[in-house]
Amino acid sequence: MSLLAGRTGIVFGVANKRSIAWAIAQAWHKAGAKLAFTYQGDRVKENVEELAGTFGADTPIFPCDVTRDDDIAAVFKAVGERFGKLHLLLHSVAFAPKDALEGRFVNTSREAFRVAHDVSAYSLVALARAAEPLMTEGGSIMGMSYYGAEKVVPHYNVMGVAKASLEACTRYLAYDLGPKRIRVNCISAGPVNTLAARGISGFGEMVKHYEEHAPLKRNVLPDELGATGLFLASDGAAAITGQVLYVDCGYQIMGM
Ligand code: 0WE
Repeated sequence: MSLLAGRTGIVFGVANKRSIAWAIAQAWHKAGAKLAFTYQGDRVKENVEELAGTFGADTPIFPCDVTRDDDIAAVFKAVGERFGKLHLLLHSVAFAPKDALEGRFVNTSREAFRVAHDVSAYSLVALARAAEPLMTEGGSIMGMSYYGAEKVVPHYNVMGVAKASLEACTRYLAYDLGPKRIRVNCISAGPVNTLAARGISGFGEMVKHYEEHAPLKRNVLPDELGATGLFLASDGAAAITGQVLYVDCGYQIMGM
């Protein structure tokens, strides 16, 4: 059952043990992949050190602000030196200024729009470009999206627009990188109680709404996102690229 034996990967977006990125990293690790992690800011450095350390004391960890080209260059230089080649990349990174997720979308400032798209969408392009030269045996790149990319979810606002961009970036990257046998996909997850969800007013009601309306009458579990991340990383998904996979207990199919 070592689906990812001999594979190497890098994971962007672990903040703590509840992070979706951590659930997917654990699934990749259990399947035999050798992983490196990045973290953003000193706030989460200790958490990531502790979590990554459970995969072995020699698990590489690098600081990386995905809006900084020099950070990205340094990370991939170090990963190249450490692993030689790369097969897997997880992008589980998003940010919009808090006030942009509260008021009316029509009031989104130019700066909030720019930041949301830089952190949450352009970064996938920058990371894919940096990973490409290391993915000499083909690879699997995946990002995390949300339903607010395609339908209006009140208050998701500019993040919905940025996720729509992320999904479109996924398709264009899949086209460019396909000839190198590098696949690029998104997982569109139902709501998960992570650090990113904390403090979002009405999040509890959203979780309840999914429980009542999704065909499976429940919410997605982090381990289930891990299992989908493992599938997309594996040869079982060798013919799947440019796609958005809904891992949302079926919520997305509903019209009412
Ligand atoms: O993509 C997300 C949230 C990402 C996110 C979260 C925050 C909170 C703290 C991006 N930027 C920030 N900025 C902050 O200052 N989700 C899918 C979770 C989420 O967030 C919502 C949702 C859902 C679902 C915001 C409003 C409405 C629904």
